[in-house]
Amino acid sequence: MPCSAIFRTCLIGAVLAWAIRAALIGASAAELAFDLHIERGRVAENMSVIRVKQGDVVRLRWSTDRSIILHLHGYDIERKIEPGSIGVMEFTADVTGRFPVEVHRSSEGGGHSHGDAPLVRIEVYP
Ligand SMILES: [Cu+2]
Repeated sequence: MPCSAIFRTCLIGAVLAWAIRAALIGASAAELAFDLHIERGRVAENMSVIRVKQGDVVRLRWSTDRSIILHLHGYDIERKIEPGSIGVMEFTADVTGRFPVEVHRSSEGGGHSHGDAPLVRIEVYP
């Protein structure tokens, strides 16, 4: 077989493998939205753990009864949420693991301090 034919066969193989993988990921990944309401610094019990799959596009829509700063660790997204409006965190869950959403104390001095327990845990499964 001439060299170019082998090369072409490999190229087609690589493109096919890529297309199949893209189709598989595309089939299993989902776009998920979660509405989370914070009242007195807490969310409803059944929303304290959010489970998603790797590759999912996750949208967290926060509302709150008082001004609060949230920090999704790992993905490192920080949002200030104000009463009367929805604060959105959106990310593609490309890293597996458990990631806490912590309440930040006021950002005075640019410090990084948390309360006792995370507000919500995001669990990303392979
Ligand atoms: Cu933090």
